[in-house]
Amino acid sequence: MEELTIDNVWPLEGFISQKNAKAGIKYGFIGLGQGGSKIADAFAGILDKNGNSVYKVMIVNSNLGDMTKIKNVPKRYQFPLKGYERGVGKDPEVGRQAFIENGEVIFDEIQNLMSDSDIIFVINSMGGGTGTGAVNVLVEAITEGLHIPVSVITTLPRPNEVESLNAYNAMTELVAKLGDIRSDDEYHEYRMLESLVVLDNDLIVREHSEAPEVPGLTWDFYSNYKVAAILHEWSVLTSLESHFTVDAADLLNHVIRQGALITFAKKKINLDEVTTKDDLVSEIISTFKGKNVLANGFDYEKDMRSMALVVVMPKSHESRLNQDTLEDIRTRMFDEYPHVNFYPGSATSNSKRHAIVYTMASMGGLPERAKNLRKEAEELKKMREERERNASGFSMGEKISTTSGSRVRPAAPARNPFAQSRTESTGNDGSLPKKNPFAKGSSLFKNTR
Ligand SMILES: Nc1nc2c(ncn2[C@@H]2O[C@H](COP(=O)(O)OP(=O)(O)OP(=O)(O)O)[C@@H](O)[C@H]2O)c(=O)[nH]1
Ligand SMILES: [Mg+2]
Repeated sequence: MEELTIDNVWPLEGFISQKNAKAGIKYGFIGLGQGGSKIADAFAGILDKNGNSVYKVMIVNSNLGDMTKIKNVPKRYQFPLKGYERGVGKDPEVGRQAFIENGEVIFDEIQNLMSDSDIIFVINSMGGGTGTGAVNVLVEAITEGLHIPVSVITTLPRPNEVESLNAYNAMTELVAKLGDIRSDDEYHEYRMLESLVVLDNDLIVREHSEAPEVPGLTWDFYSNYKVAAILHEWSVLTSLESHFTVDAADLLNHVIRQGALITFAKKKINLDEVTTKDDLVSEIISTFKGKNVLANGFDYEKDMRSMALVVVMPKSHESRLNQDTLEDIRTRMFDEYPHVNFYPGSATSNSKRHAIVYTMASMGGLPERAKNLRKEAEELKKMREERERNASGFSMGEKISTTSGSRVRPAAPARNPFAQSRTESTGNDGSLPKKNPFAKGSSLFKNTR
């Protein structure tokens, strides 16, 4: 079977193209700013067997130049922020204003394109002006105006005074929406923001430079394909036939729409190496504790609320994951995390040797990097102020007075070197005469010796 990829670069797992496999969740994606648009473009690069985009995707950006690198989002779904074509200079207030001024047309297009979505992901990169300024406005607009559940995929910048501060301020506003439950005129409750997926660019850059997962990719594309692939693989997992399923409704209601942060983990287990039932259960359970490549430093004990776990077993080994094994997994999870709502499931694939374990957890707390963002922004500011105070500066001391009269420049009549009535030779083309200030006869640096 032909291997499916995103952009012929990022391989998707084989079960994606299995018979009857399809996207079980209707996601919509809206990318804001340059980073947000590039991530959205990775989602738009996920194609079905006929070569059409599986998901509905649009992008919004101030800088049209940044849009020329977009490969997959159709032109008609690329929206410029009119009046702000030259960018917003990393100022989120200007970004917010730019979005508000252009919001009417964009909102209508979202309504036309995405009304039947199960959930809309608003995507941005924190740090700049456009995406950082627009994200909170758009989340509110969709939740209040379209009544479609909204989640956000965002990235945290590498530590940088301006970007860390911008990110902190926008994150504060965004995170508050996770706990903001309102009710409409008919007393139906809804949440301003259903969930948040955080990519820590600092972690991603470091891990990518140590051991690139896919050769020939820069860290930004690596991170974008990574998050696109994992969300798509989950969407397909919910559609696969099996005896124990985590279906789309389970995943949406119990993990994705919990007003929490979502974390992902994925692990391959070589079944030739893991032979006993106990070892297999241990390997499966430990998946989420391993490193999460998008962000790290979660407090599972304190913060985990619910978790979906799906094991994709090769057909030839299917019997190794039966109802008993699944109950063992349940029991072990309960012993360790009694307060966590746990949704285990399985599916089968045509793989020969490897089981793949996927976990998606909803967390009532942020990854470490986000928790420390305020401190980081403050420290970066302090460091700059300290450096400015201690900088060697431009003072070279007072001028030293000279006594020799012969070196004093004689008083000369004031003249404008740009005036048209100059005596120096004039250019034939009527342009201002060119003159070398060091030439003999020049009055600018007259050698008085
Ligand atoms: N993970 C990831 N981060 C990115 C990507 N592109 C840019 N970023 C990061 O996103 C942050 C914000 O930059 P942009 O997305 O260019 O900002 P913007 O929203 O366009 O805002 P302005 O350019 O100020 O108008 C920076 O820290 C970038 O390093 C990407 O493709 N993936
Ligand atoms: Mg930009």
